Amino acid sequence: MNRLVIADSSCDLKAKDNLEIVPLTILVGDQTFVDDSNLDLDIFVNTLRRHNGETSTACPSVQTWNDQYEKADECFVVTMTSTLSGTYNSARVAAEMCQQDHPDKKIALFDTLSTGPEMVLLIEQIQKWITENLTFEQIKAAGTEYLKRTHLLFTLKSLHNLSANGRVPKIVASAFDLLNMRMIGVASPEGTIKPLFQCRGDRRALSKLIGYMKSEGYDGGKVRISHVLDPSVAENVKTQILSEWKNADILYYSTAGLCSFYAERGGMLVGFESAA
Ligand code: X90
Repeated sequence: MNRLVIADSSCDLKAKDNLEIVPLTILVGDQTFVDDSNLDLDIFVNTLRRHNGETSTACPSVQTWNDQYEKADECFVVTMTSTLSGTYNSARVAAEMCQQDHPDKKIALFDTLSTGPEMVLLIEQIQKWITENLTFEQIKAAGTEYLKRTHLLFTLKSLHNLSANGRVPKIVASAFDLLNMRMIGVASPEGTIKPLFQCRGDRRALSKLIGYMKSEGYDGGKVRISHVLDPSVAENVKTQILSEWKNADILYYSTAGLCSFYAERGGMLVGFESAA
């Protein structure tokens, strides 16, 4: 039996082993960037920086999901928040269509109500459960349970693209549109962007961030961090967490296209587990 984990490209991972990635697309003027392994992040980010006109993003088509579902008997599908993107919906429509053609195929859909590293936490768990030979039903139930104790926190230096594309209200964006300020926010339980505080300076942002993680029950669990072309901030978060929880499992890596576009230069996303 063939089992596959399938996620949209907002998780920031590349396809590997039993993980397949379905890309979103980013439109910059008349150029279309597909958020797959061929995307050159430096070129993409520089094109964005030079561009003054309109930009937008588009969720994966039903067909691209279906092409992945065709590959396996059991599919575990991890998507970004359905509240801010049509990605989950297109994955769901594809699943219904695919199951009409293949009634024996099993497809579990997880709407993470989040994105980036929080998706990664779930993806890694599913991969672990697959190696442990849990059944489809067990993985489906355990994944839903696990999402109750994963969280996403982020720091952003600009809300321009989120606001221009209607993913945060303009009024929120204008309140945070200050030079040298960072906004710290979380993925709300409803899968929207919830601003928490704004602050000046990386050091201050770091202590706010760790303080918030603790208040949400962080106690040395797994942490995954994606950053937009600024590994030093992610490294600082890692060092700070390790100074308190020396065995914490922490990894950081660069955002792919979609999250680079929305989190913008200097942005960082932190996914973490609270205590079981
Ligand atoms: O076109 C589309 O369907 C994609 C729309 C995506 C919109 C949101 C992307 C957010 C990326 C920004 C900070 C973290 C947000 C937390 C979400 C709950 C990253």
